[in-house]
Amino acid sequence: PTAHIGVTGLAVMGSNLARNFARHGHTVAVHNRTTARTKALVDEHGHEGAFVPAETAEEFVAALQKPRRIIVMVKAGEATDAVIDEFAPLLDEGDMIVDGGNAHFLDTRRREKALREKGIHFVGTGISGGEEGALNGPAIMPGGSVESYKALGPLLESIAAKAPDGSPCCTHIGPDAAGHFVKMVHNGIEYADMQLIAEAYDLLRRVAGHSPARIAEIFRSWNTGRLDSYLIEITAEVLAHTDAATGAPFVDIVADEAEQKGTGRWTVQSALDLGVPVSGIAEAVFARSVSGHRDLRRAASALPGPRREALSPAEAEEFAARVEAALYASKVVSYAQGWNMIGAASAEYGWDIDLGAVSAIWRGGCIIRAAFLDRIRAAFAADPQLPTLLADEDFADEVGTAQDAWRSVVSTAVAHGVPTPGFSAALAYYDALRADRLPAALTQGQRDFFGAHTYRRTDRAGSFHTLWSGDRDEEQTG
Ligand code: 2AM
Repeated sequence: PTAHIGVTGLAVMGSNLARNFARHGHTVAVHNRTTARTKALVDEHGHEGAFVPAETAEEFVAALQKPRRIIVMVKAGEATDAVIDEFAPLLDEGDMIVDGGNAHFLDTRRREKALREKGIHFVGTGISGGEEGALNGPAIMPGGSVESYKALGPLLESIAAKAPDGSPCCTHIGPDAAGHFVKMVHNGIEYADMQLIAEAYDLLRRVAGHSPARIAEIFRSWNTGRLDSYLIEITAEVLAHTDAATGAPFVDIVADEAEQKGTGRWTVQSALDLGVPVSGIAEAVFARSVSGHRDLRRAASALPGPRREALSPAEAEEFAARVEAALYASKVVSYAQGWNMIGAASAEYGWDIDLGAVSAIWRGGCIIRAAFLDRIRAAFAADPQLPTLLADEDFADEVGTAQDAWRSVVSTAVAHGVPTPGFSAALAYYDALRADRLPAALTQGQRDFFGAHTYRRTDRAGSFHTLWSGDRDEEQTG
């Protein structure tokens, strides 16, 4: 056998990944359920490197050097289980099945456990960067055993994106499903980033009265500062684009109903289970679903809103700077929440994830790649036990400086009737965390009143219950 690695599932992501390996000098066995795809890949791109096309699973496995490394790039869900069931009986102890799809991390846990019992390494691996990234360098987030990473790491690192400092955007995230979990949160953060950018655009358009072309320029200027990122860059491109058929700004001819494939929803569902507030991501997922409820929007379209004039040109200029601050502060909060979620899962599942390493590998290749991620890496380098990004001195300073602008943008949005659930939720979270006292004390009182759920006191240890329906004496219950 000659192949260093194999890829099965040769739709665009799988084909591009196989080509990426071949272009980096690895011999790649390629296989697909429908053999026409395998043939097409080798016909079109065979000259890019060494491919070993295989028609059957047996041929594919026989082409691989041991320990065998098989990357599965099929549709997440039943197809993944079907492929595992097909290949597992053909493999030997120590071989590796790498699932590069967007699997739910609980499926990955189940599959890893089942294959581990057969002596096979199952490596759930997050791969971010879309089709382009798969070909030219994605961010790669492998889970699975430390042993499997020894055999896979060098190959994966060779095809991964490189961060600005030259280091590969690939690291062993942690055991079993740690890689797929972290990829899921990456996508959740991506939802939040996109929502915050959308809110900034909406404010610049509807409150400041700027045209899409002018807003594109504003985003371009933001992209030279602390917001420098792939998403801000493509936002400017999309806003500057004109529809060829009508000559209208492209954003004005696109139906305003956002779709989703589900990783954002998974992030929020998992956050609820872990008890971690990720309000930024949740608002982003809900904002997409609000946009998609055409029936509700039509039914409510006659409801009154505030009567407000757009800002004067001078006010509009100043407003743009405040929106930048609000966007930045909200982004810091949403990343703080995302990192808390990764930390909570790491503790819950015993993954021991290096939180700084996660930010380091997101500096390149993936959709949320940004200069900003190097700041998060630095914050965890300074304090690996950092409880929240908001406690990092530099981030705290910046958010503190931004807060006046942030508050004024949220109040202006409310006054003008422009929804900013992302900015508002982020600000509410910031104010909740820094509050000396929260009204949760009252909530506890209510719970004790109607359900005898007991409460703790600020001045004494133990749990207490007040006899609400009797003489209102207090008894200690624990
Ligand atoms: P196909 O070309 O034979 O349809 C994306 O759909 C990729 O997943 C394709 O390569 C597709 O193979 C593969 N795929 C989908 N369902 C599959 C299954 N049950 N078994 C094997 N491959 C599957």
